[in-house]
Amino acid sequence: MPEQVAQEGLERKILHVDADSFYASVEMRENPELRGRPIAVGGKAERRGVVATSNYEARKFGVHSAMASSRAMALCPQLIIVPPRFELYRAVSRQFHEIFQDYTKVIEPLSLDEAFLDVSNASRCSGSATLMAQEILQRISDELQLTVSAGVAPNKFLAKVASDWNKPNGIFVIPPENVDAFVLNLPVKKINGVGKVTASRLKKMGVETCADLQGVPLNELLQHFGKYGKRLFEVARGVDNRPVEATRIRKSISVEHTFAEDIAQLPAMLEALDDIVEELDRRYEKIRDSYFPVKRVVKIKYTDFTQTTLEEGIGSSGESWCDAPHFRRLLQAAWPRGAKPVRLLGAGLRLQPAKHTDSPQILLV
Ligand code: DCP
Ligand code: MG
Repeated sequence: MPEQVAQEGLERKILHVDADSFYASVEMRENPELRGRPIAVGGKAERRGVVATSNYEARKFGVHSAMASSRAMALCPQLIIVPPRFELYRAVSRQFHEIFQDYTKVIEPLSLDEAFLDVSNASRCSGSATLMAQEILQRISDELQLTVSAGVAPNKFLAKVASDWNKPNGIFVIPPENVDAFVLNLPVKKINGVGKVTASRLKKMGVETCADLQGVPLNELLQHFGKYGKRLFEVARGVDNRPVEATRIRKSISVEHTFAEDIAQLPAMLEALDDIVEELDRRYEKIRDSYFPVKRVVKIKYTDFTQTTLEEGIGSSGESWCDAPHFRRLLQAAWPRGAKPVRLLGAGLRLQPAKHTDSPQILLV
C-alpha cells in the first residue's frame, strides 16, 4: 500500500510575492538611462566585487547573483555595474509591506523583496486570492513603478514555486484541485533547499521529478537525507503544513555570554563585555531600520547565580548607542552590587519600532 501523508489546510490561501531583479529594478527606476542596458548591482570588478543581482538584459549574457564582477564583465563587456544602496531597498521593501497590509496582517518576510501572505481570512477582492495577487501587482506597478511576481497556492511550498513560474511580472495560481497534477511534473530542483548536491544525489537514485520522488519510500529518504528526507517526502506530494508566521514586534535585543571559567577581575570583565557589545552591534545592524534603541542594559550573573541588571536611557542627541564606553560604565556601576566573580555577562538594547513602522511590517532581515 502506498504511504500516505496528511494534507492539512488545502483550503488555505497563501500568496508568495517576489520582486523582479529587485536591486537592479530599483536602480533602473531611479535612473531611467539604465533601462534597456545590461546592468548589475554589486561591487566593482577591480575591487574583487561580486554581483548582488543583474537585470534581465544582463542575464541574457549569463550574468547572475553571486558571480564575481570580473567574470560578469568578461561575459558582458558593456555591463554597467552600479553600487548597491541598501537604505533605498529597505525603504522600497517597507512600501511593499504597506501595500500587503491592506490585504492581511499575516505577513512573513523572507528577505527585502520576498514575503508570504496568508490571505485565507482576507475580505478584499471578495476573498479571491487570485484577484488580490492581481491587485497587488497592479498597485506596486502604479504606486512604486516596480514589478513583482506572485504565486497563489494552498501552502508556502507551492506558492513559492508558483511565484517563480511566470516571472517577471507574472502570476501563477495552483488551485487545490490542481496540486496533485502540478507536483507530478515538478522537477525536484525547483524544491526550495534542493541545491546542486541534493539534486545530483537524487538523480543517482533515478529521481528527477516529484513523481519520481513519490516512488521513493519514506525510510529510504530518511536514510539518505536525514530529517530533510521527511520534508522531501511531503513536498513531493504537494504537502506543506507550515504556517505563515507573522513577525512579532521585538521589545529588545541582547547578547549574553556564559564563560567557561568565572571572571574574577573587573578589567577582564570589561574586556569580555567589549566583545559582547560588538556582537550586539552586528545583530542590531540587521534590524536598525525597523527599530531604534531607547535604553542600554547590562546584565551580570554572579558565580552564585544571583543576578543584577542596570540600564540607562539613550539620549536622542545623536549619541552613538553602541559605544563600548557606555556599556563599560554601566558594568562598572553594576558589578560592585555583588562584587563577586561573574559567570555570565550580557549587553542589550531596549527597542521601539521606528516611526515609519507599525507591528507586522517589521523586517527581520
Ligand atoms: N541578492 C544578493 N545576493 C544574492 C542573491 C540576491 O545580494 N546571492 C539580493 C539582490 C536581489 C535581492 O537580493 O535583487 C533579491 O533576490 P532574488 O533572489 O529575489 O533575486 P532578484 O529579485 O534580483 O531577481 P528575481 O527576478 O529572479 O527574483
Ligand atoms: Mg526577487
